[in-house]
Amino acid sequence: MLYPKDTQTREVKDLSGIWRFKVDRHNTGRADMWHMQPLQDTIPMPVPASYNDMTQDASIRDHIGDVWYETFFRIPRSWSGDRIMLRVGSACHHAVVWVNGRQAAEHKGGFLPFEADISEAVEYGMENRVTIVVNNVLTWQTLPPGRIKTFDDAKHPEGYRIQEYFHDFYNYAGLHRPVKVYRTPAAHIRDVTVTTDVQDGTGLVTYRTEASEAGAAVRVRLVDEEGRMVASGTGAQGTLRVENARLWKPLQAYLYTLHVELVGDDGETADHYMLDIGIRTVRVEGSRFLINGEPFYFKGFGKHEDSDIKGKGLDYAVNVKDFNLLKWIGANSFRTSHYPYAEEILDLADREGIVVIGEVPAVGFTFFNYNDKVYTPDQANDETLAHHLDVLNDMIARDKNHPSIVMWSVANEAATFQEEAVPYFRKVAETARVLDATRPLTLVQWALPDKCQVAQFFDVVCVNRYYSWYADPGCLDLVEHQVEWELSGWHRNFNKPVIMSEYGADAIAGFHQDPPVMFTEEYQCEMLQRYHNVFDRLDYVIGEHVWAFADFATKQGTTRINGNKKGVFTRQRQPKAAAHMLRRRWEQMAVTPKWSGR
Ligand code: BDP
Repeated sequence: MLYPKDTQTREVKDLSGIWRFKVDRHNTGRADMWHMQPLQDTIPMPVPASYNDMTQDASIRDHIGDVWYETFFRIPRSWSGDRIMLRVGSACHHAVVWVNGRQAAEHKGGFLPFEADISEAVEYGMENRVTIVVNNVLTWQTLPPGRIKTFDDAKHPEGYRIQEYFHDFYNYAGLHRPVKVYRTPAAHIRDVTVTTDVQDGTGLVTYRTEASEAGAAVRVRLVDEEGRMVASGTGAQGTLRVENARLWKPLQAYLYTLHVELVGDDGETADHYMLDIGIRTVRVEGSRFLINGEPFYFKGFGKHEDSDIKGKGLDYAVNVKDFNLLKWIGANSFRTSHYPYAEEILDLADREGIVVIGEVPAVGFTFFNYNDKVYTPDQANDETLAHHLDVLNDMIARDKNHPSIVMWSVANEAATFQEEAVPYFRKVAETARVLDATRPLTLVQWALPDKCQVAQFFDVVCVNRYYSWYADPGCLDLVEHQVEWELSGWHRNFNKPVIMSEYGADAIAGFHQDPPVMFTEEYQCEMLQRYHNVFDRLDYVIGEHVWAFADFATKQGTTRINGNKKGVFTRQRQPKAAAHMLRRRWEQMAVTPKWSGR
């Protein structure tokens, strides 16, 4: 799905701003057709943003069900005759959209965009009303999954409900990414797919375009960062050759711009789209992850889209700060734990040369007990799998052209030790490979190496493990023994490169004790250091992603003290002691890479 852009033939209106908002206290608004007229008794609500932390009203924060958004926009008369699209960047988790009371779109899944052709629904030159109902309920047929708990006892008032979910990050909801209206010509470019290869210094840029009309004439040109055209071609698909190509490299990004034009019968440009691309290769070979043929060691974090007040709302300032912190600390990568991030973040990663592992929102597919079944007819069932495949498809369709993304993660900590996981993840892996044959695949493991039944379907083993925290709390002296025992098990059983994709300890900024105890900054440092001692000894360990980049909001519970404090930075992006420790380590690794002998 193409990101909306202003080009020679296209124009975008961003509807970000203050919308009208109303909580549907009894979830009756759909039946009462609230979309048929302007909403009554609304409060102001920013878009994009999560609504949860925006007011002082806990009943808004904790509401289970529908909330309503509404705004007004004008389409100039000059847009008449064009194709007018409405695009929602992300609505967590289900949404129905009406324009002037007429249904335009319905979508399930909170972390990916959807759009609708509203050419017939809008009035040109006049004011148009868009109404969006957003629902935050998680079930076993959504990603991530959840369930509504009801009570049948005298301690709870009748009808009392709780939204349960099996991941820790807070279930923020609302319109998290911009809503845009844009126009394209009626005959338009529908999609562009680019893959790249390098042969003896020559970059090969293979492109495939899809147009609204089959057989439409297409011309393309590739322009470098200085604005020079380095290759051109014609035809709906083809391969451009770039002599002495500047490669997209980790922390040394170089982007070319591919201009795609649909050519009308008169030879004029009927539609024009521009895509930034990077020329690079990615391959797993033996126990190495190769980017442009060079072994790459992942240094970085699992992150979240999460910040004060806005929750999961897109925030350019926070995003730029985060990339500056990544560079400051010497990181070269992150995982989009545990859902596809905003396209605007991936654009920054492309530009800054930060390597990304893109993840689908399949998190919470385990009960942390080997015997509690996850894949049952009323939990992770065929409908869940079908949705999982849809989301995978939509994520790859949206993100396939980002050079920063080098691998897909199809799930986080799924119960891969249950035999029902085998057909489930075989299907997921097969589908991912059909959708994208160019990028390696992983599934982030919680199972132990002797129990996992699906790692053979994937190219890289990613493992999350919290030795001396959830297991043997306080026993720092066990960490090295246990990490080495586990990682060597993965290597022995599957013979694939291994990334420690999560390891870490909660540290409350300002808590100190030496010798270290849990929740202090000293403990966080000491634990990370002991993991690192093992990583440095094991040749097949190809990366370390600390959990987590920054502290983040979680659901309430006895193991969380106003959020998850495993951040190396606070939620306000201030460094804890561990950040300085990591910075020293990662800067040193830049000087002396792990496999410097190669
Ligand atoms: C892992 C999850 C991550 C959690 C982390 C934790 O992948 O989302 O936040 O544990 O408990 O299991 O801190």
